[in-house]
This record gives sequence, C-alpha cells and structure tokens, in this order.
Amino acid sequence: GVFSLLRLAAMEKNIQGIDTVVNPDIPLRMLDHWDNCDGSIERGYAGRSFFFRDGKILVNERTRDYARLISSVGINAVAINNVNVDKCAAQLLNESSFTSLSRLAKVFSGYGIRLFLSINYASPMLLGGLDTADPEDGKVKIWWKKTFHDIFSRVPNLGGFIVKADSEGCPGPLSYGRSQACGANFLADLVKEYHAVIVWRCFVYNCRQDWRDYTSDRAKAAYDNFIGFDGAFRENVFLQIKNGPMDFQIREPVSPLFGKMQKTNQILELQLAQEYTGQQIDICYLLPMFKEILGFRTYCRENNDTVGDIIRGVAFPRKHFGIAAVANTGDAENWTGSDLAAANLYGFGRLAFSPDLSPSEIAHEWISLTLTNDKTVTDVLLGILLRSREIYEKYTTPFGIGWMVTPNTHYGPSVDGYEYSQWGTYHRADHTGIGVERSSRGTGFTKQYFAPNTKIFDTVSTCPENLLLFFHRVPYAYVMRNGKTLLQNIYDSHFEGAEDVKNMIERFMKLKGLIPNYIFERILARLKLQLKNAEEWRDQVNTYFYRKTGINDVQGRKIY
Ligand code: GCW
Repeated sequence: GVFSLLRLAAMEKNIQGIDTVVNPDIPLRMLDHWDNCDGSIERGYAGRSFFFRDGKILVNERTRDYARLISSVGINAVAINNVNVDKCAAQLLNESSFTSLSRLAKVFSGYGIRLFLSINYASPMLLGGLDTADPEDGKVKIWWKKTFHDIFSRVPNLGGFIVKADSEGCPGPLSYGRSQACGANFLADLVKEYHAVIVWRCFVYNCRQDWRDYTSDRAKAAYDNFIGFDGAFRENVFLQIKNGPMDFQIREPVSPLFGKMQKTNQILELQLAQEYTGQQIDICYLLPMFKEILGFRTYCRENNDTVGDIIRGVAFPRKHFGIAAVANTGDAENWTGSDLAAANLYGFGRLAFSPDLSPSEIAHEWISLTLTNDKTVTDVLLGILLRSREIYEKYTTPFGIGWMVTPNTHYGPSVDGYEYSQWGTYHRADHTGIGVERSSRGTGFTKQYFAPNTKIFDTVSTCPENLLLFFHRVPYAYVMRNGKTLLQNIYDSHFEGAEDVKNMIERFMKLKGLIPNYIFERILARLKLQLKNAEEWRDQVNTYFYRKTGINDVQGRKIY
C-alpha cells in the first residue's frame, strides 16, 4: 500500500481522499536467480551476483535494497541460486549455510518475500555420500527427511525448493526408472509438514539429438513428458512451465501444456535475463511479449481460457498458481546493466500483481518513477521501449524461426551455429525453403493444442505470419499476405530492423540534457553496440539466404 501511494505521488497524481483496494491476482510471484556460489551468474548481463561471492552467502545493505526494490513492485518469492546446482551450491542444504541463509530469509520476510532454494536431485550422493538418489530407496528417504528437518528448523520463511531434474545433464528420477511425478511427489511429501512446496521444472527434453533425425521434435518434449501425469502430482507441487515450447526465443507460440494440464498446479516461467533477446545491450522491452502470452486463448474452455486466466486460478478451480521470471539483476550500480532493462524487472512485478495493466501504462510508470515526468522524455522513451521487441525481432529472426545465434554465448548471429548440433534447434534451410513442418502433416506438434488452435496453426493461410516458420516449412517463393515473397520479406525485415535502430538512436539523442548525463551516456554506449549487432545480423542473415538462393533483393540493396 505504501509503495503504491509513493508511486502515485511520484507520478504527480492526485492522492487526496484516495480509497482503493488492489489485490494481487496471481498468488505466487517469483524471481528465479541463476546465481552460482562463486559469484558468477548463468546468463547474467549485469555484473556479478549480490547473493554469493567466493562460496559465501552475502547479506548486506544491498540485500535489503534488493528486497525493498522487488517488494515495491509486487514480488513475494525469490530463489537465490541457479537451477543448475553444482557441488558448491548443493552445500546450501548443509548446516554450514544455515546462519547466513537465516539472516537472508529474515531480511526477505521483512518485505513479505519467501526464500526458495534450487536443489540438486542427487544431493544424497553429493552431500550424503550415498551411492544412489533413487526416490524409492529407504536410505535416500532418511537422508532427505533429516536434511529438511535441519534446514526448516534453522532457516525461517523458507517457501520450498526448485528442481531442474532430468534436464540438460541435471540428475533426476528418470535415471532410476522413476517418473517425474514419482520424483516430485517424493520430495513434496517430505516438505509438506513445513508448509513448503516443490517447484518442478518442465524443461525436460533430449539434448543429445542427432540432427539427421527428422522424426523427433524438441518442441513436443515438455508436453510429451508431462501430459500423462496431469492429476498425479501432490497438492504442494507446482510445475514450472516455460512460456514457449523451445527456450525463451524472441517469438514462440505458447506452450501447449497451458490449458491441457487441468489438474496440476502451474507456474508460468518467463525470462527477464535477455539471453536470446539482446543480453541487456540491445533494448528489448519484454512486456508486450508477456502480455501476449497471458492473453493467449488456449480454448481449454468456452471462456476464461487464456493463460492469464489459468495462472490466476480462474480457468480451473485450484488454489496454487504462479508466475516466475529468471531475474536480470547483478551487482551493477543500476541493477540491470542496461538502464532500460530495469523496465523489464519493474514491469514483470507490476504485471504479476496486476495482469490487466498494459505494457504502455507500465512503461509510463517506470519512466516517471525512474527518471522524470517530462513529456518529451516520456514520449521518446515510450516510443523506444514499446517498439523495441518488434525491432529486435526484425533484425534477428523474424517469422518465428528462432535460434541462429552464436553457440554458447547466444549473442550475435550464427545462422548455422546450432544447425548440426545435438540441441534439437534446427531451421533446416536449403536452397528451396526453410523451417520445420510441425503441423499435423509434419511432426504433429500442432496436435498438442486444443482443436481451434491446431486448425489455426496447421494451415499456412491461417497461421499467424509472425510464427509461420515455427510451424511450417515454407518455400522462399511463397507469397505472404503483403504480396511479397518469403525471401523478400526476410531481406526487408533485416534491412528495416537495422534502419529502425538508427532511427531509435536519432530519437534518443533528443534526450541529451533532459535526463542525467551519466544515464544518457550509459544508454547511448549500449545503443551504439546494438547498432553494430543489428548490422551484423542484417548482413549475415541476408547474405546467407542470398547465397543459398541466388535470388536478388528487388530493391538492389547491398548483400554480400
Ligand atoms: O536456455 C537454457 C540456458 C541455460 C539454462 C537452461 C534452463 C539454467 O541456455 O543456461 O540453464 O535454459 O532453463 O535450465
């Protein structure tokens, strides 16, 4: 309440006689930090961790500032460590960590935030010296029971644990022939007496695929691995589902698990850390994307069937729903490295609390609270933020194709970077066309949706064009709705995207003297890097397709 009063005051709104009640629609509103205990951050673009340094947990002024910061925007749960839990981070379950964790948890609880930890499924082996982590093994059960007893009796305000199991090399129940439900329920039963929950991630897929294999489709994996267990999970298990079926690309369809899992607690997982969306160098205001995801109609019921309805608990009568995002913070002075990336952190919290707010209202609030109410600044920054996602998409991977990034780092173009790798993220471009056919005539991914969506996505003429190449293999000569061929649209999109970045910089220059100079310079420095990146994407992608097809740009622009 106080924070919202402060917000109104900062926005110079009339607060006389104010009498409002605002309740959060989504009960669990969580930030997931991918911080490692050595102080590094997986996919971190804003400096080092402020939770860990050299194997130690940090609790200091910044911890309090952080708690206040995120509480002010509506967050009520935080997981402080990476879901990839190495041996060092596994020690968070050890006695030696409890004093610091307890201090941290107390700071959080002062701001209404519950602490979560990511745990390694094989902890009984890593920490307890056992030779197995099989959930059906008696010794394993005794080990976890004691471990949970110890940590819950020493660390207050602990909400539960996140588990990345059987995913990208992380251990899990599958290694012992046990199901995902068995693995999750086993832990859930043991933490129940502490009123804690198990957040179980659905990012389970084969990361050792053979690129020659046209029969398997990574997009289908999460659904295939979990749909059979709907209703089989305990009341205190939440499944955490990434927004799309692949992995936080600039555009993906919504995961078909939403709507299909009707008897299971769910958390929608988003990514604020801009791993595939510009790495907090390129501007990419993500709220338009988040809003689209919440608004997606699943057709699981006649009405109230959107993802937003599901995670608000309106679509299905269940108590436990949530929204989580991979955090984009670090020890950078401005928290997010890029000043404008802070709008994503702010916006995620606001949207989680009040999903009906629009991306533009949220951006407006953020500009007022962070910088100024000056009209020129507001107009320029609103214009930049609100178009930034579309621009990033234009110069990188339009029409839903995704990937084409530099392997490992995931910044900058490498069209075939993942094409012959094991990760299952192929575009399969040749001289005639591009894309994976995921319709009912292809891998059958579209059949994971309810019928109206299957139909829409199945048919090239009704498939949204911004997802055309996600769902279909399309010849370059295919004529799109604007009357131009797919190839010409690919060329145009990249030329325009890079041009848009130039215009964005021009508009931004008007802010000199209107916002603090050090902030102006910090943003400008990143914008210049963004332009270089955009030009690199434009030239590499266009050259790639020109060389594959030998077909000229109709406007005769420079392609190499
Ligand atoms: O996209 C991938 C990232 C990994 C990450 C993984 C996940 C934490 O590249 O760095 O690991 O997703 O979500 O588990």
